[in-house]
Amino acid sequence: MNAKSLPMPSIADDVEAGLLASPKTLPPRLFYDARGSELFEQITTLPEYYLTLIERQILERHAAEIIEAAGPDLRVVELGAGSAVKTVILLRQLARQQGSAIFYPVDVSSAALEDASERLPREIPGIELHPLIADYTRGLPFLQAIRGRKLILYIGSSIGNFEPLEDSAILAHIRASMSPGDAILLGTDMRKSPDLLLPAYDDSRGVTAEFNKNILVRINRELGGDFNLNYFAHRAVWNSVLSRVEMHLESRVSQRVNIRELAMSVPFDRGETTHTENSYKFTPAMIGSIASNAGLTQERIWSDSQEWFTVHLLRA
Ligand code: AVJ
Repeated sequence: MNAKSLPMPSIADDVEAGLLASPKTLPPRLFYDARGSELFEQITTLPEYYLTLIERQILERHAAEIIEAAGPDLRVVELGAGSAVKTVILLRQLARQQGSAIFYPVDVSSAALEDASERLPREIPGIELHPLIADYTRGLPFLQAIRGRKLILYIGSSIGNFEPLEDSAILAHIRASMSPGDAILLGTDMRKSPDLLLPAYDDSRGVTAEFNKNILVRINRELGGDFNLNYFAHRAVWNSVLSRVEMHLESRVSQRVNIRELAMSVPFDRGETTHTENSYKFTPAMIGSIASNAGLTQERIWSDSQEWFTVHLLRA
């Protein structure tokens, strides 16, 4: 793979700041090393994790309409592309409708981009690929250099990892590099009963638990930590006031964990939790205000019949 790469915050800074904070936190971008990206792909195939399946159905059902609505002469950019499995649906339709597919996948995980770069040319012959390893949350000035009209995919409810005000800031940063007529296709998971939400983040096979604990595995390997995975438990909690599912790692015992490369010895109380992720669940009104705060117009909405998930076309 011939990927370009932009500088990213180091795992050392993230871990040091997060474990000194009170309550302790670790940012969800740390999930996505090679193993974490693989575990996330597994999560997307779990029966409890309805998000991927339903979003794929929406994209399949409406692909022609989505490409048509986005406009002619499209270049597709994807923020947090991962291995871009669902994106194939839109890229295929694009090749069919406009004769070619030009694709710029952006992700923090080089492993996921490798996988995409290997698979996509086989699935869509003639595709033109420009992978970029980067954290897109502070904007992507390279977007301005792309010729033609851009459709920027921000799907999979990735935006749900951030606070609503951060969402507006991220979209405003992206918008600053968009030209008039460019659009964002935003996929968001909707608010629903915790009886449906919680199993999606605490599956019966324990894949999500392993995904959550992979942050500790990564600290052990990359920073010389001595986390014992048996002394931490995966927790998923529905926070109704803030409309989000939270993931935490709960210390089962009172313990100290050493992290050699940070010269840290971190105390954990029994029952103390380290907050690793928020997955916001949206209402149409939340999405409307996030978009308008970012100066984007909500042009179209596609959804499944139960309105569990929605896909929005936001125009610059
Ligand atoms: C990739 C951020 C959309 O929040 O649902 C899956 C990540 N975390 N299971 C989500 C995730 C736990 C996922 N996103």
